[in-house]
Amino acid sequence: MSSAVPLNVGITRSADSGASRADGEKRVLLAEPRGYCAGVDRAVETVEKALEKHGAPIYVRKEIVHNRHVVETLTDQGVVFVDETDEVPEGALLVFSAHGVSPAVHESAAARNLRTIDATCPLVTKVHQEAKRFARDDFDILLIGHEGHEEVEGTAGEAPDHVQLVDGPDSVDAVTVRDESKVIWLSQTTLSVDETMQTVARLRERFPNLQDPPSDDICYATQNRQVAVKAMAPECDLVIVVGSRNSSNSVRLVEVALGAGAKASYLVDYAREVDPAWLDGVRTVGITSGASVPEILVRGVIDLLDEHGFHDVQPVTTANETLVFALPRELRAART
Ligand code: 2E7
Ligand code: F3S
Repeated sequence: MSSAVPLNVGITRSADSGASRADGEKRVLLAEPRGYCAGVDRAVETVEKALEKHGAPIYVRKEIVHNRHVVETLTDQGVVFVDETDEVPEGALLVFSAHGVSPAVHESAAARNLRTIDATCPLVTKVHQEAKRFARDDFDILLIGHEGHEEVEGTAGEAPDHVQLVDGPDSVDAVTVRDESKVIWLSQTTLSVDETMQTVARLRERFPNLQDPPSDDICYATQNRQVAVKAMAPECDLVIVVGSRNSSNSVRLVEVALGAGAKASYLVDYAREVDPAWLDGVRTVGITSGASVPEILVRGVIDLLDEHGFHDVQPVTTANETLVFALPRELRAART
C-alpha cells in the first residue's frame, strides 16, 4: 500500500480552527476528502446520460453504486434495476454497475442481444486485468475481499480456476496452493487498508514467496477517505458516516473511526436517522461519507447538527483529489 498517505502528514485545518474555540463549545470536524470518487461520478453520469440519450426505461444490473438515495432517484427517473440479465427484455439497453461483472455476465447479455454500456470503474478493470494476467501465467491468486460482494464476484469470475477468496485474516489458515513459488495476492478496491495488511502478513507467514500486486488494488479514494477519518477520529466523541449498509467502503469508515479512537461511530443514509441521544454530552462530532454518497446527504447532517448547536464546522483535509475518468465510449460526446 505504498501510496497511502502517512497519518499525521499533510493535515490542514481551516484558518482559525481549535485556537479560537471557547472551551465547551460544540464543533463539527468535516473529513476531506469524502463522498463521490471518480468512479462513482462516472458511473452515475453514465446512467444519467444513457437516460438522456436513449430515454426510459433503461436497465441497470445491480445497484449502479451502493447508495439508497442514488438508486431511488434514478428509479424515479425511469431506471429499472435488475439482479440478472435474464430479467431484461431482449434487445433492451443494460448498464453494468461500477463494481464490475465477470465475463460470464457479458456473455449472457450478448446471448440475449442486449445493448450494453459498461460503467465498471477503471480501477476495478485494472484488477480484472491483473487477475487475467496472473492466471495466464498459472499463478494461484489469493483474492482478499468480502464473500458475496459484487466486485469480488466479478474479479474472481475472470479466472475462477485460479482465484481463491480470502475473507480477512481468519480465513488464511484454510488457504491451500498448488505451488508455493507461484502465489500472488490481489484485493477488492474498498477494503480496510490496515486489516488487509494483517491478512497479507498472515498469508506471507504461510507463503514466504507471496507476490504483491503490481500496484495498489485498494483504490486511492478508499485510502484517502480512511486517512481523513483517522486524522479526525481521536478528537471526536462521535463520528457520523453517511452511507448505505451495503456500501463496503462506507462500513469500513465506521470501523476505521472506532479503531482510530472515536468514542462512537454510526452509519446513516439520511440525517433523519441521526438519533438525538447520540449527541448527549458530545462536543466534537466528525462527519464523513462513503465514495457512493452525494454531498446533499452530508449537507443534511450538517444542517441537523446546526439545529442542535453545532454551528462551528471545521474541515480536516488530508488530500486533494483531482482524478476524473472519461465516460464510456458510447456516451463520451454526451458529457457537458
Ligand atoms: C465501485 C467499486 O458503491 P459503493 O458503496 O461500493 P462498495 O464497493 O464500497 O460497496 O462505493 C463506490 C464504489 C466502490 N467500489 C463503486 Cl468497485
Ligand atoms: Fe473506483 Fe475506488 Fe470509486 S474502485 S468506484 S474509485 S471507490
